[in-house]
Amino acid sequence: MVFFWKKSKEEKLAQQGDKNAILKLIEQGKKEQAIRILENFKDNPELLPILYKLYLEEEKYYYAYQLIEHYNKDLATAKERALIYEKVGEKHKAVEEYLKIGDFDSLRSAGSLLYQLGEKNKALEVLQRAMNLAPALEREKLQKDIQRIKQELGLVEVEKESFLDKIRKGLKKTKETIEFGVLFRGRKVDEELFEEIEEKLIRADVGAKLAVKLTEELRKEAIRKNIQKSEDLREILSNMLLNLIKDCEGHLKEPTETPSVYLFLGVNGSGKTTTIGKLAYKFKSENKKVLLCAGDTFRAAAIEQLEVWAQRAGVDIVKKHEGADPASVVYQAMEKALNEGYHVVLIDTAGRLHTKEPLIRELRKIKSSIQKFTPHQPLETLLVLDATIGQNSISQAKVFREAVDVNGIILTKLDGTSKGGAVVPICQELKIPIKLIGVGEKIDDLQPFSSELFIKELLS
Ligand SMILES: Nc1nc2c(ncn2[C@@H]2O[C@H](COP(=O)(O)OP(=O)(O)OP(=O)(O)O)[C@@H](O)[C@H]2O)c(=O)[nH]1
Ligand SMILES: [Mg+2]
Repeated sequence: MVFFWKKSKEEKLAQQGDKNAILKLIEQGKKEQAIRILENFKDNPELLPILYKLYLEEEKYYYAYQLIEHYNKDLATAKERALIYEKVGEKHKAVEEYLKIGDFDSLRSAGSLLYQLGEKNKALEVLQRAMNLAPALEREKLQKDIQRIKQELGLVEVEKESFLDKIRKGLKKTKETIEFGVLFRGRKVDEELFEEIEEKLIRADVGAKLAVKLTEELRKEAIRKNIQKSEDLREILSNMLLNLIKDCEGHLKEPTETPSVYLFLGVNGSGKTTTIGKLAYKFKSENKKVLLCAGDTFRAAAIEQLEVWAQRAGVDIVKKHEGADPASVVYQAMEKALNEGYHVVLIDTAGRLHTKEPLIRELRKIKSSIQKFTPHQPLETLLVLDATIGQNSISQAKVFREAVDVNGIILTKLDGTSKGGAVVPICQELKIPIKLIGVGEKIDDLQPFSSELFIKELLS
């Protein structure tokens, strides 16, 4: 009985703002109750610090933030202030506090906040200062962060695969399946060998007719030159193949006029959007101002996918909602490009082949949207073909060619197919220069097409 009387008396005192009584409540673990009482005495300079400490202990950062912002900044130590600002999302203020403290942990926190804020140069500078104070155990991780930011800022070269490595990667599957290399190593030149060569050419998707013709010519040459070793056949075949494709080696035109427009065509899934992303990155690394245009309005996902690439490459994008008229998106992009001085405009389109006539109409309309602004553009109309379907891409290509003039082919996914030999019939039938090849899904997996290296690698 006495106990209860005593308790309520103490609580009463606490309610009236008696410091000792409040501290007792806290001691007894009744922190929530103490907080409720203290909130009525925020103007009391003796009680305010107690409330502040309780907020901090209970991780009520937003309330603690209110106190230091509106009552007394000095309630908090610099470290606490930084933590509170960080917790409530006042990142700039947190950085300021961390920098004032200046020890290793604080500098590292400031660096990481600056990075989150997109201020990479400043983040780098602060993290380098942190490095000078870093304990041995922390150095390795911090060094990695610093290196990453340097790479993102283009201050160090990311180790790049060489041009040849890329072609090698692109032809890896074809080579693994065909293994031309084995044929041309120490084999006797006989009918069996020719049959194998023919069969391998067919498997590489050079096409049956062409494979038979090539092997026939090879036989004749072997007799004419009295060739005994299979090694010597390699060069002959190599020259024959090179003759068939060397006129198809094209080079992507560099942007000249501002803006220079690159229009991308191709069936669903051929790799248009991915290729646009890779090219945007290439142009951006050459300090060009790049604009993407989401002219594939057929699916919402297509627009989102292009947006992701825009972010990755760090370039701008013009888009409208799903189902919008593609030509109107192009119109808007062209207007923006002209007004704001974009060097390069890369236009994505939808490629639904089953609706041939509408597709053709749509592409022509897009082209006329471009030409309303710049009559002799697009600089490049590029047909994106999927190498994994090999020769089947030829008939697709013909439909697009019917719609608009195509002046270059980009052959994607060479890395994912054993049909690398299809380059030969594609070139023979379409007579459109191959300007680039896609050899993977990474942002830098796009390469110029070199006919000589291609054949050399194919037969090696
Ligand atoms: N391995 C490999 N995959 C690629 C390459 N280029 C594109 N891809 C992949 O192919 C798939 C289709 O590529 P997209 O860029 O979406 O093709 P798209 O032509 O825009 O397709 P739609 O938007 O559906 O018309 C994606 O999964 C890409 O990652 C390449 O060079 N190599
Ligand atoms: Mg796409």
